[in-house]
Amino acid sequence: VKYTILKKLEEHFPHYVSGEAISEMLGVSRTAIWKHINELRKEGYIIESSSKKGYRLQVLPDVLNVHEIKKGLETRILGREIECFESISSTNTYAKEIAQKGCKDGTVVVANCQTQGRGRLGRQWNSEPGKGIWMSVVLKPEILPQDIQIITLAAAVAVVKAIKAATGIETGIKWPNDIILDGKKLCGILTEMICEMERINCLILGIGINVNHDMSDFPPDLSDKAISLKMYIDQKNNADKSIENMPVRRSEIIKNVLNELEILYREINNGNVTKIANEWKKYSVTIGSRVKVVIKEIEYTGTAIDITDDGKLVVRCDDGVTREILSGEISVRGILGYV
Ligand code: BTX
Repeated sequence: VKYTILKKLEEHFPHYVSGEAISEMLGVSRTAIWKHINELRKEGYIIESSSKKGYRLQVLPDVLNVHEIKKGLETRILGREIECFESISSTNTYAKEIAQKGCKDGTVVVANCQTQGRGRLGRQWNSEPGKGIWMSVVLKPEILPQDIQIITLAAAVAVVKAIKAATGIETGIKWPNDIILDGKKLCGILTEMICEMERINCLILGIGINVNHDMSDFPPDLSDKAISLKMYIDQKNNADKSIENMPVRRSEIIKNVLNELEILYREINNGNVTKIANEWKKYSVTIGSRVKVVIKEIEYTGTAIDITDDGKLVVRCDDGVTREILSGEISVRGILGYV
């Protein structure tokens, strides 16, 4: 009942819906409605009430819950099962636990806050409470363990498209797994797998996106490396103070990520990996750029010229040799402090 009331308020946003209309529609008393409204308020929805006009949503809020994410979700596999936590150690760690117990393909874990968010290679991922998207998707793709990189590429493409659809903001992908905005890191992707011999049993795709952070929400060591969508929107709107910035709705982006990712996931399962690589290239800020790579402790500089279908970066090095890089760190000139 609570979410049916919410749905009505959303349909009429920003106008009022009378208590009487809600009461008639749902067949519940005015007192019951009032109780549900108060519960919604506790969940973070800002609802105004007027004895004459009824109830109205003041803003379309950035509340993270299963109801918000599922609204408008067009998928058949991803996000059919969603678990949403107020706080968790790491969505990837939890997703791995439920994957081992046999959860469904496409199960999604989301949290408002992570106390031990993880990056790659044992690094930490800063997961400010209530500000970002900290989510993991359990996947069971029909690929070999050595081809796992294609999933990371697909996830990056899905995130770029999702952000564009929800906010109009264009981001770029730095090989293999960073989403970049204004030369800074907006999103990181951590792909982990549970393998059995030659076969992938399960894959955990962790996605962290900075959404409503102000600069002061990041620790000092990230202040010149990290950015959020809100920081970018605030910067753009600085010139025009008349624009009141609404929070970016995390549920909107999550839903778009799942919708986009499912399309790519189907392509992967059908063996159409070239399509993923081509999509990836469209959004790449790496290809065509000067890069620095370290291979077996030797540093090379060169120009990134392509990626292979299985996600290797092709670099024409300054010593004349063209090398394919499977994994690791690269620096791209103009991004994250590399000059
Ligand atoms: P990464 O190893 O590429 O990036 C980690 C590095 O990025 C850190 O060492 C730090 O310099 C920087 N960093 C840390 N936090 C942030 C942040 N919020 N914004 C920008 N830069 C940051 C990238 O690893 C993979 C991150 C995946 C995070 C998701 S969140 C949901 C899921 N659960 C979980 O524990 N991890 C994933």
